[in-house]
Parts: sequence; C-alpha cells; structure tokens
Amino acid sequence: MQLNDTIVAIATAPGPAALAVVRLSGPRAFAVADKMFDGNAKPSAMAGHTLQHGRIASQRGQAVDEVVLATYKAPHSFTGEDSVEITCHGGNAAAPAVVEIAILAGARQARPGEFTLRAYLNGKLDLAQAEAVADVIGAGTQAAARAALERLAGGLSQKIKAVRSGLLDVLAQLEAAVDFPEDDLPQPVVAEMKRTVDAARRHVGKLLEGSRTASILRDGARVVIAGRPNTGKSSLFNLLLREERAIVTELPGTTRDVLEGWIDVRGIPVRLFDTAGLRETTDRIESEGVGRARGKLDQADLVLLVIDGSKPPRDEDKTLLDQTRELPRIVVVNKSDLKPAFAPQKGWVKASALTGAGLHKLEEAAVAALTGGKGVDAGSAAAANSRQLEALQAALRGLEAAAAGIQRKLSHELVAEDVRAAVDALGAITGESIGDEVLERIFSRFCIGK
Ligand SMILES: Nc1nc2c(ncn2[C@@H]2O[C@H](COP(=O)(O)OP(=O)(O)O)[C@@H](O)[C@H]2O)c(=O)[nH]1
Ligand SMILES: [Mg+2]
Repeated sequence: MQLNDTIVAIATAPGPAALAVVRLSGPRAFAVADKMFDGNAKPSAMAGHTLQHGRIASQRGQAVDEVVLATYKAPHSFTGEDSVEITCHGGNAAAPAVVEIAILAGARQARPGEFTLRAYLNGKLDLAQAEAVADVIGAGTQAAARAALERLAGGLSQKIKAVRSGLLDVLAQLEAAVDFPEDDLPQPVVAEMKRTVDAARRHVGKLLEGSRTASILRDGARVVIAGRPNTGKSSLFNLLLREERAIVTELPGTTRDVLEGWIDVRGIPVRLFDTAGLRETTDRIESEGVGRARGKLDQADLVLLVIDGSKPPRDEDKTLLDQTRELPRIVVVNKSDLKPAFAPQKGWVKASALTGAGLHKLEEAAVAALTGGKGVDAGSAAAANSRQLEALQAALRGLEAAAAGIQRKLSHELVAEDVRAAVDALGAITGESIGDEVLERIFSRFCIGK
C-alpha cells in the first residue's frame, strides 16, 4: 500500500459537460499544483479550504484551460492528505490535458478507488463506509442512495463497533481466566457474559434481517413477468415501464424474446423482464422464446404470474400456478376491466394493464414481497454486500456457539475461541481485521477518481 506518492485522476464522468473535476492527493499535491497553476498566489501559499481562479499551463507556458482551484490541507481532506481539486471545463480535452500536465509535474495516475483507499488507510473512513462510497455512486434510485448514505455516515459501522466492543470485554475476561485457571470466574461475571453474548446475537440477527432489503436496494431486484400467451404480460410490462416498449397484439405468441427495462418501484430499483407466453409450441422461434422465459424464472427475485381474469382458467394456467408455487411470486389477475370469469384466490392481485387499475396494489404487493414485508426503510444502514453478509453470518455462528458453550459450562478457552471468531468477523466489516489482499479486491471495483 503505497502512500508516499501523489496521485491524480479525473473525478467526473467523461463526455460533454459544463465542468469536470481533476483531483490531486498526496504529500506533493501542492508542489505539483504550484508547477501547473498560473494565478495571483501559488496554491502552496493558499489557506486550506479556499478557492482561486487561474489558468493551468503546460511546462512551455501554454494555457490549457481556465480553472478554479480548491485547496484541502492534511488532515482536513477526503483522503486525509494534502489535496487539490481543479475544476476545469468538461468535454474530452481540458481534463485529460490537466491530468497529463500534473503527471509531467510529478504526480502519478491514480488506480481505481485509490482516493477512497487512502481515506480508509488514513482513518478517515472505515471499510464499511468506504464501500458505501461506491454504493452511493452506483445507486439506481433515491431510496438506494439514502440507504448507502446512511452506511457512509457510519450507521452500520457504529452498530457493529458497539457490539464488537462489548464482545472484546468478554474476550478479555475469558482470556484472563485462561491464564489463571485457579481463579475461576465468579457466577455473576459468567451471567453478565452470557447477557452480552445474547444481546450481540440479537443485534447481529437484526442487521441480517434488513440485509436482504439493503442488497436489493444496492443491486436491484429481478422481476419477471410470466404466464400463458395473451394474458396481457406485454401490456403490463409497458404499463410498468410507462413506455410502449413491447409489441402488444391479440395474437398469442407475439413476444418471443426476453425484453427488459429498469423501473423504480417505490424506491426499489427493479430490472423488469417481459417473456414469451409459456405454452407447448412447434414454432421453432417461439419455442426458443419459451425456453428463455423458463430460464428467467429461476433467476427471479419475484415472478409476476399473469392470468386472464376474463376467461375461465385453462389447464395451462393451473400447471403454471403449480410450477411457480415454490418461487417468490405474485399472481396478477389481469383484464379486471372485463367481466370476471372466476373469483380470485386470497392474495391474488386484480389489475387491468389496459386501464391501469390495480397498479398501486400491485406495486405495494411487490415491495412487500421483495422486502419480506418490512418495507424499503429496513435497508437503511443494514449490511448490503455479500462480503458484509458473510461476515455477519460468521459472527452469528460464533456467537451461537459461544452462547451454547457458556450454557454447557465448556472451558473458558473453547468459549473464548468462539467469541474471538465473532469479534474477527465483525472487525472484517469495518476493516479492523483485514488483509491487504481483501482490500485490493474491494477497492479495485471502484471507478478511477473515487
Ligand atoms: N380488456 C383488456 N385487454 C387487455 C388487457 N391487457 C391486455 N389486453 C389485451 O390482450 C391482448 C394480449 O395482450 P399482450 O399484452 O400482448 O399479452 P401477452 O401475450 O401476455 O404479452 C391484447 O389484445 C391486449 O390489448 C386488459 O387489462 N384488459
Ligand atoms: Mg407478450
């Protein structure tokens, strides 16, 4: 982990834009800026948190762009190091030229996520917060961004740290008892230990409960519309997408390929799929479409099984109801604008893809199904990515084993081992116990300039 050089990168997206930002960070950030900036004062002479208007010039003195330069003095910066941000014009010319000049002046091109890595290594953010930076940038909806911001503010980290600190006390007592076996722990101390371990189990269990919602907010949910031909799947797809994307006709077998689009369902980013009607067919193209539709069902976080409410259910509907029984699904009884041909079962949602009736109920049911009935807010500050989830699960296993060990009066040494496993797993989330290899894997997924 190299920290003694000075890094530079464009922090904004490429392409035509009013402005772009180039970031410099490291011990020589001001020395580099002095060489390239042409203004009233040298950047190194500016106070921290101030701005100056000026020009960036090449070594031969040729002006490249007119900019505003901002200073951040260590440790009062995002990375904790001396940092300079140069706001130049957007587009494909100015910012890359500024980076080039900075490199000629002694900076090095930053690797993906390197600014955030430095913020972590300098103690400005813990690991869960650093991961949240990438989640804020990648958020597909405002609710997803809110949940990530909560993690960035330390919502998850504080909970983890509180639990871990209680467990460290337990561990200290157990280890002291191991070293002095003749002083067996008094009963009240053991009882207190048991209470701490049980409370930790409850807290970790809570964090795991919200995590499904958190990961769906972060990664989006896959929702697949399926059903027999002509039930109105494509009409529903278009309605939810608010766009006439799929072809709708009265001919069965119109949709053959899988269509997809992103929608925001009350804050949940949803990748919605429209599929070919499921039926036996001899048409080679349609049959390929049916195969693809079935493939999509297995990967779905939620299936919307559409049946036509204006016609008596066919055998094909019954087969599909059976086949999707084990999947997370909502049965949508479509064409509610027509005379109903049967009474829907409890929990089925009546809707009309033609008039939009029942859409609210359907969205409500979808949110409930995707969040296990807890609602979108359950995702705030909960563990969101698989690394955090696995660590929480490992912590829970350790705590359960420790609780059982205390109950069964196992030796202090054995109980301590389980408590330590939980402490280490929790520490991995915030980065207190983590190797360089894992760090590299985490930060390499960031974009450059972050
Ligand atoms: N009355 C009525 N007709 C509908 C409704 N939804 C779809 N349709 C009609 O049903 C036919 C099949 O629709 P489509 O969306 O292509 O069904 P798909 O084969 O399941 O994709 C078309 O003629 C649609 O206009 C609805 O809610 N009410
Ligand atoms: Mg269709």
